[in-house]
Amino acid sequence: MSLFEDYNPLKGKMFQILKPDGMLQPGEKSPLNDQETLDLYQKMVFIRLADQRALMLQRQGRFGTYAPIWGQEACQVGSAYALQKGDWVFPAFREIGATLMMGIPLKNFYLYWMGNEMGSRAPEGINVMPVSVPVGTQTLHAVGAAWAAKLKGHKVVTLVFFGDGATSKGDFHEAMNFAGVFKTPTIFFCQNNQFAISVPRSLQTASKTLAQKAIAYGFDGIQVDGNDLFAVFTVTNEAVEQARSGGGPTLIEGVTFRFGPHTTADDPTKYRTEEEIGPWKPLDPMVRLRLYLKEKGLWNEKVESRMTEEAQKEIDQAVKDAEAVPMPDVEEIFKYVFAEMTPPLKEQLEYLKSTL
Ligand SMILES: Cc1ncc(C[n+]2csc(CCOP(=O)(O)OP(=O)(O)O)c2C)c(N)n1
Repeated sequence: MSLFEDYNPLKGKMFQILKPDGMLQPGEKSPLNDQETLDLYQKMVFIRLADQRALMLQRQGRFGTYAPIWGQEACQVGSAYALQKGDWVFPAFREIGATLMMGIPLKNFYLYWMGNEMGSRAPEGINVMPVSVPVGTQTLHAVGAAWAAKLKGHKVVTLVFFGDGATSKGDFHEAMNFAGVFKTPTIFFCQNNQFAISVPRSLQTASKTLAQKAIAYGFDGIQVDGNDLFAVFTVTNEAVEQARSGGGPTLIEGVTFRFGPHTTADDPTKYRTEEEIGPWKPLDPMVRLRLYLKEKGLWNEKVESRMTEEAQKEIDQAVKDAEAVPMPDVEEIFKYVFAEMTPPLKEQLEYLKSTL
């Protein structure tokens, strides 16, 4: 029986390999060798620190706003690792992990949140689309790109990230429907982090799982422990292989938790209690991976310090490099909407200039 049959969402089972205590589920083995596991753990250390720095920079007024990943590292690192050269990532707005995994320089990522659109320009050969702030619209882009690739005969897959809240958007359902009909090579990765700003998962949908929404559209869906790097990699890898070989799309629901605020613009203590957060703390994706590596003799405090030190140095440099890039002129906000600025845009530009 295939993984997707075995874990059909209607069976109510969530796929997990690495338990929170760092041990493997009976009968399961790690899909990654020791070196790969250590390398991906190091990536997660880097991403968590780069994320914390972003939050600090926003608090210091050096970023406009920021949507932290904190807690969702395994979802993004595990899934992006399953891609190959030529594949594409379509992020929402919380995807520092997937973005860096694909090779976007941290400097570029920081530049975007500093308000410089140049940060959205991916270097040649790095297939990451710009941040999508409108919730869920990127699902359509990912399906369109996958369909184009299919028509051209390119063996490319697209991986699109979105949250539990996005599954209530029409865009998501249109994208899922189209992907199912045209069997596009698209992986829909829903990071169910339990909240859409202040709206809890229980009020988002009456469906038992988000993964089961795939059934209505005629393709595979699977619920996976989103805090388990091994399980996330395994299901994404399977979905990628299926998509690449013409088997069509998959919906993956990564069950995870957002430890931080939605963005720097909200205060989560207003809508969730310590009692709600408590049970998630021991499920932190990095804690279990550390326990696993420690058991194998691959992790100790010294290893952690070395990784942290190396990461902080690289992050310091990225901040310096991003802040050294001159800010574009305000005119650029209006200049490129159309080939020529329309009268209302000219008026808006003049108004903005008069307020500065
Ligand atoms: C079309 C649209 N409607 C509303 C918003 C405001 N908004 C920004 S994020 C968000 C919630 C998104 O929740 P979810 O999809 O679960 O993703 P998460 O933030 O949890 O990663 C909302 C309503 C928006 N950006 N775009």
